[in-house]
Amino acid sequence: MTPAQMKDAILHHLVYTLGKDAAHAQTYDWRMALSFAVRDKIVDRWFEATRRTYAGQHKRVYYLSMEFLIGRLLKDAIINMRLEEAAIDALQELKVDYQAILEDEPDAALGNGGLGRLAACFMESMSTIGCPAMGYGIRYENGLFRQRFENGRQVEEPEDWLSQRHAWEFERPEVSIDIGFGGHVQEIGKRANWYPSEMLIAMGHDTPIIGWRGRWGNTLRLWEARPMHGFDLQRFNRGDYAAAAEPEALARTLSRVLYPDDTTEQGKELRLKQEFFFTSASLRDILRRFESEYDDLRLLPKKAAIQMNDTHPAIAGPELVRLLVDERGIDFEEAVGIARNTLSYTNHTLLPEALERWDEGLMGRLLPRHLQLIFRINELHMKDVGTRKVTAVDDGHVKMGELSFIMAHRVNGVSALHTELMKSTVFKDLHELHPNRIVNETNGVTPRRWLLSCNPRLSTLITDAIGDDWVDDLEQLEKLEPHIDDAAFLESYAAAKRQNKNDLANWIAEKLEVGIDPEAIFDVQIKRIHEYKRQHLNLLETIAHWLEIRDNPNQGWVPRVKIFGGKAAPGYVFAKEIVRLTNDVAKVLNSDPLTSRYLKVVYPPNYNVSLAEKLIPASDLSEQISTAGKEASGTGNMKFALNGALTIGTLDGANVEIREHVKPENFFLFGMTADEVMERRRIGGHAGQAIAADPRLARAIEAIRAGRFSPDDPGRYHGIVDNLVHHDYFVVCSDFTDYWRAQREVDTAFAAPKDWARMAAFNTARSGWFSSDRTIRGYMADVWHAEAAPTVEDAAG
Ligand code: 26W
Repeated sequence: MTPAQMKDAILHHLVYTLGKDAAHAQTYDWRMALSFAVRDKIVDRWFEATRRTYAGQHKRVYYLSMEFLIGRLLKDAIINMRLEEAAIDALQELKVDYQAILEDEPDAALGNGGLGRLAACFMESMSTIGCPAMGYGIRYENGLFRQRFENGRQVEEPEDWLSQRHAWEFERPEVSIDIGFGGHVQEIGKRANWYPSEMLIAMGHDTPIIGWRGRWGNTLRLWEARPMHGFDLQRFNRGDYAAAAEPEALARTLSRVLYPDDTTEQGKELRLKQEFFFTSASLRDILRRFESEYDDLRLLPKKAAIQMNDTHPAIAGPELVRLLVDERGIDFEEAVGIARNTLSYTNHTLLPEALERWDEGLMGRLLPRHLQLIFRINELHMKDVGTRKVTAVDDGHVKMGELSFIMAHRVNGVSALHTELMKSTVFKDLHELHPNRIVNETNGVTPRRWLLSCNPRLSTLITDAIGDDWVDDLEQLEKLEPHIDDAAFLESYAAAKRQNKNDLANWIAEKLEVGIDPEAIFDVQIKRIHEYKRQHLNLLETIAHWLEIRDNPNQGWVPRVKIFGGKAAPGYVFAKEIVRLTNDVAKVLNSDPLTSRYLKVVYPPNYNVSLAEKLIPASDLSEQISTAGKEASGTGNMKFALNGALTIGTLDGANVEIREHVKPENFFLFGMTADEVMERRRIGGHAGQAIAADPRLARAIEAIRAGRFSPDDPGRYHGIVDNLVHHDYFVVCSDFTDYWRAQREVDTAFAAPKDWARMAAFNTARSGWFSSDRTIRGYMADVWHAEAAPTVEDAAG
């Protein structure tokens, strides 16, 4: 597409789709016009991919996830369709600021964190590979809340991303599926009829997910909840306006908002209704499509692979059995076999509080037939394995992890360490009963968004050195290794990072009115706030460092900027305290004339996908400091390494594999291993011992306890201090001394810019394995047994 053609397409949509003439167009109008111009180029390829899937009778992958943390879509579409040049030139001619248009798009924040973002990376990689697939989820009217700070405290505001027109979705009124809840069951012989007492409609909205070079396009189908019966005119005419609107309001609550918890299951009825709503609609849609092509349901496992993204869609097991037995007359045991060979389950966390267990009473009331089937599935499994020691129903709760395991032919963890811990802890008994069911698929990230798009300076440097095949064959980055010995290359590498840091410093100055020095180490910890991720360990080191600088201000300290980003779940009090303390520490340190040129703290609010795309390319140090054994994988760690930030981290999750790939000498390791942590916890008073042994730690804790960062409310952080001194379940104190040691090694290393640049470039060169393309190919081979389809020729851009 030439710039001229792009310009015409933009102007066409501005006038005929937006109904605006150029003279009166706002940024929003230009963004929409450009979006539609790009979308037009995508739709043809999307349709062609669908046509080929049907024609080739290819097996389809169905990715069921309560979350898709997509972020912005316009730039992703432009980059994958190779239209950036045409877009920039066309807009230049139209005197419209390209960056302003890109920044105007709201993030589709339909997820909490790692799990949701992984789903989005997977969708893009499946399209890039040409794997016929569909993503299924919920079209939340409100995504993850917007975070703003009020006197340092987190305040949540609704994220109504759909208040503006969404250019990247197509409404599908013809894809409307009735969903029931409650009511009663009437058993007839081998099957049953379920008579729900409450009904509503799931209506589909399709978003095309285009891959690199536009070679393939898959669909993300998000369900919106709509009332069976709209507005109640009788009631309205009787003047009972609120009641008239009630059915509508009630139905819409199901897709109104995303639950903002990412580690604690609340056991709320609405959450279970959301899980069943999207899972049932998706399975019905999948069976409708299957039956439009094939008439033997025993073929289902050959033509469909359904992935359950954690236990949130775990009701898929009983629901698929119900659809096969009650609606299609298949024998129960055969139905369980067909379902198991079609379903697979990914576990993303070992945290006990995150493992879903639904109250039997609630399940029985909401989904009476499913509870019956869960009992039968559980009984059948116990009969098959000849023991009753493992059960999916226990002390009045349905355990969704066990149910997912029993109903899946493959179960996977998301990093090598995590998968081993699944086998030795939460799924120990089931692993012994089914030794070949658990496989590992270490996570990955898409290099299109997380390198090519967010870091054009480094991408251009790489492409100039080794060509651009790396974009969809990321392990080609290894070809950079010889270049790392070339001083000129290394200089350009360091210069790219430096310019990214300058840009970020300007943005932080403008948005937060804090001046930071691009010469300093940009030390970044961005992720959800959680005790196991140990943002408070980072804070303790920051405070100890500050106190040390105050002691000897002229000791030639290596300047450092601590950058934090992350949301706390609204109900998670401890996490909200950490947010507040971080802001209070920032206030004191940044205004300390003695130390602020050596140490600053910044905490931009509302961390999301777009902010990550801004921060990661400008980072020198990646904080991956979770308690070993707690972070299933991490994916931010991969994005940082790819963009040349060195990791300071524990042997946890995928840090272990990152360190193996980038080599131990290019990684700042510290802390106890998962086994050592379990050991340490057995020692009573382990925190007190650590504090007694390290005066720096003691002093930092004392500073917090004494109200040094809350002079107007000295007791403000007694909760955090008490927890640290008397509980410290996440062994923050016991890992502190080694963390301090590692941080000082970082200072020393950073003071040698050439060596640092070498280590950074080596991280980039050796991070290719962490592409989500490699991960998806693993799922296709080990879990889905699916092949890529012949893709469409490249988009010529
Ligand atoms: C029921 C509430 C709830 C909601 C979400 C519990 C648990 C979750 C997710 C599983 C939490 C999550 O996002 N886990 C993260 O998944 C990433 C992708 O695999 C991993 O890289 C992270 O280590 C893991 O914490």
